[in-house]
Amino acid sequence: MAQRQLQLNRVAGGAPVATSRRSTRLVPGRTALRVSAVAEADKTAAINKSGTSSVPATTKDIENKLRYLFGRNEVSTPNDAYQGTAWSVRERLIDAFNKTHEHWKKEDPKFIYYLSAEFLMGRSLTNTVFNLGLQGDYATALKELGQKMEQVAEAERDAALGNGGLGRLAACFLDSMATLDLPGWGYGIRYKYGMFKQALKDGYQQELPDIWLTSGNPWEVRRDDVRHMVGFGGRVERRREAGGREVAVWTPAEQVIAQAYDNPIPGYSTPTTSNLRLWDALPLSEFDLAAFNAGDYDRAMLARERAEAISAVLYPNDSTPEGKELRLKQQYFFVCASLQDVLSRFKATHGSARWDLLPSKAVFQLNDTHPTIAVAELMRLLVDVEGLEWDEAWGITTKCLNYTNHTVMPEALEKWPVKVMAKMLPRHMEIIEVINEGWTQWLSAHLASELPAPEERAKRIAAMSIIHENPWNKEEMLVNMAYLAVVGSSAVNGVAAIHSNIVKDEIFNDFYKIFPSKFQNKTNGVTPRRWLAWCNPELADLITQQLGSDAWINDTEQLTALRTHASDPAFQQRWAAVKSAKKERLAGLIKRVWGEEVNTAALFDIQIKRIHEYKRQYLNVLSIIWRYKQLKRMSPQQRLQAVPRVCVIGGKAASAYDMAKRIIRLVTAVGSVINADPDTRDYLRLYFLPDYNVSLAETIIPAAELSQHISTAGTEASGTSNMKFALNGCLIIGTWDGANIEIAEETGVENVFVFGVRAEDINGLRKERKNFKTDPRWDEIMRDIEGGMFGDKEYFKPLVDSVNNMKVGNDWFLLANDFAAYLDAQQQVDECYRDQAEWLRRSIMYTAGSGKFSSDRTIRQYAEDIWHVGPCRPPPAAGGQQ
Ligand code: 26V
Repeated sequence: MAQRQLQLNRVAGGAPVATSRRSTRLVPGRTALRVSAVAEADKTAAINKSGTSSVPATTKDIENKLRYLFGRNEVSTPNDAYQGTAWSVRERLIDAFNKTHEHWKKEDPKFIYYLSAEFLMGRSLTNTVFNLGLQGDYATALKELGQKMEQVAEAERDAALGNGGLGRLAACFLDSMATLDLPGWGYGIRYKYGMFKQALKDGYQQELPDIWLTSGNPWEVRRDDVRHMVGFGGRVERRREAGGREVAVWTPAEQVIAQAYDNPIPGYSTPTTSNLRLWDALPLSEFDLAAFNAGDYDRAMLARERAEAISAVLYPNDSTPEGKELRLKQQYFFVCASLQDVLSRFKATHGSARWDLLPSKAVFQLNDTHPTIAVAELMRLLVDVEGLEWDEAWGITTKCLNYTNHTVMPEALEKWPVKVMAKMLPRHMEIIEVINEGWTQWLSAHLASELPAPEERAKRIAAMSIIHENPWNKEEMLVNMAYLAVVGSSAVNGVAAIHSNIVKDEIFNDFYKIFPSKFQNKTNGVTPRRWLAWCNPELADLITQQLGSDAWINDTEQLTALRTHASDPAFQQRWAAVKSAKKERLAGLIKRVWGEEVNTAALFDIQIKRIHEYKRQYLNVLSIIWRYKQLKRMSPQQRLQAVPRVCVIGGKAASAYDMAKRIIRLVTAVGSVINADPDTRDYLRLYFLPDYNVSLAETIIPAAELSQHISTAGTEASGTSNMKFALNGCLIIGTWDGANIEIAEETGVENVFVFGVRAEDINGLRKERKNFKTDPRWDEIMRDIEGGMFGDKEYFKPLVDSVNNMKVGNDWFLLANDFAAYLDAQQQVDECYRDQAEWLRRSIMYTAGSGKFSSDRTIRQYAEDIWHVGPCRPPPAAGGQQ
């Protein structure tokens, strides 16, 4: 038994730790056993309700899948085992999916549709097996086939259909919606190529295509019966109907098919399995046969290529506004298909005469401005296709739509040139013009008493108009998609308290003054399943033992009870043992990537996120350089007193973001100097881990002791990795920004290393930056980089210049202002780490304070305050699903 216990505890990764053995003694929580008492779960899974063992059947099923789908007779590699297992698990998943959807069809509840251009799902096998409660069954079956679940799981490629936080948030939300039994689907694009793979070549970032679908995708079901036509371009004509009503008739110049792929989303500890429906773009006909017969092969293939291009690649840009037409095409493509899909189901149930019921049956959440064309598309479908009057359609549209803003960067608010929109979507451009006319007229009347002077009023109206001049090019008119979203929605929300205040007081202040109740806050959250229970089963196990049940997995507020144990030396010891095991695992990864051993007794200091100037990885590197210089100056004797650190930085730079790429090169250049220096290498290392993605995060986060969230105050809308680190007992060094603030409030601000200027001071400080006297340590480091201490001095010059105060506007993200405070905070980190009891106490306090940051809480708040949707749970499946 003990041996099996040990083996099973390895399932989701990492070496087994002594603590996990105890789990057999546990009292089961209110949910079926998942993480802890794994042997117990093994037993329940292995013996099905009829009393027979299901393991032999599972083993056989895995073998059969491999045999008949792949023509392979033997499970000889983890990849074989992955394919066999995944295709076998898929069937259980589809059963749960079908049952849920039968139930939902019968009950006809109000549905949430989460429209998002990005879903960063990561791997599915572990999550599916654990969420469905099948881990015991499959782990044992794999063992019998000579495989380990952990290695098998690693054979899966990430589904990386997103850039970063926004896309991963959408994935966490799907998990929570299903877990909370909320009828809800995600809608997006099935990109053929997801987020690029990042490689390092001589320390520089290289982008390689993410070819993730080559060996098939067991987690999707192609729905050949679910297809919609999506048109582009062409012209709009007016026709008079028999009753005298004038209708607009849009004849697109180009049409493509949106082909549905369903990706079942299993909830945890519930039979509910919801759906992420992704659209693939196909040509109307396979190819132009006439052209082919005429020998014009290129032309014959053209339509195909044009169609397929729409769902070919994810735009990897979250740094420079991407005004490419293809991106607008992608946005319209998935929005048009999704809305048609929802409306056709609504019609099938409620007919075409009761559109007034639509808001009580469907609510759409716009994930940033990317799906905002939905405002015009829903109007088009209701007015042009279904024949509703404009005002009725507008009432329905604004009741159905809600918008979440995810960034404060003004340049990130999408604006499309009227010319581009009119050419690609001529009918939508007309509709937006009519919406804007109505809006500005309403505004004019509304503002009459507040701004009686016509010029003043006109100025305000111009500032709030959905269509406005391009401030950089007066010839060009733009459609402001964020304003369209605000005007077309019932609710607008930011993603952390500070960010929602910026949304209200700055970005959309004029709108807020008119519609204060429209604006809300919904602080982000992360799923505790993936981000603690499955990625760190050893810690999850320990928590379950301490709390006496695993009920915290879907009620994270229960983690608060850990506070009373934070100073208990015995508990701290076990807590530390888990962290050490996870550090060993990360050390193994560093060894595989860089070929170097690291000291696992060192403080593991991590910064992983998209590379961006506002996230200030550069500031982190500057402090590492300073640490290095300090160590160099010490005698060997003095060095013995230093707190050793292993610093890890990971993240992708948008392909066109030159400065971010230079930052990566600086990290690798500084790393190669530091890591090779015999004087200091026992005390300081710096590694850049390439190709940061969801799976890498699942390995890194449990091993982290300190994580860095050091954006310039007021620039990071929320951040979500801060929540994942905190949940895993990792201390935070951070600015008073985004969700750091709320994490500090929950954890105890005295437990967080907070430093730096405050958001409200930023504007003033930016103006004064040219007179700011930089710290002498800063000046010294700048001279070192400029002088070539890390080589490549020409390449690093723009980096040095970017934070130089000689030019107004430089050092926009105020690195120099925060530098000294940051070094002080780092000093405090060292002091705290010397006192391991205090460090461990804090570490426990972080996990204990993480209850608020479950995406279950976030989703409950959306459901109650914005969506007005309640749970609808299917009956339990025969054979054990709760
Ligand atoms: C986009 C752009 C585009 C143009 C210029 C600058 C810029 C800066 C950032 C972005 C990202 C936009 C959307 C996004 O990913 N936001 C992230 O959403 C997360 C989930 O709400 C949140 O935790 C992150 O703080 C936020 O950056």
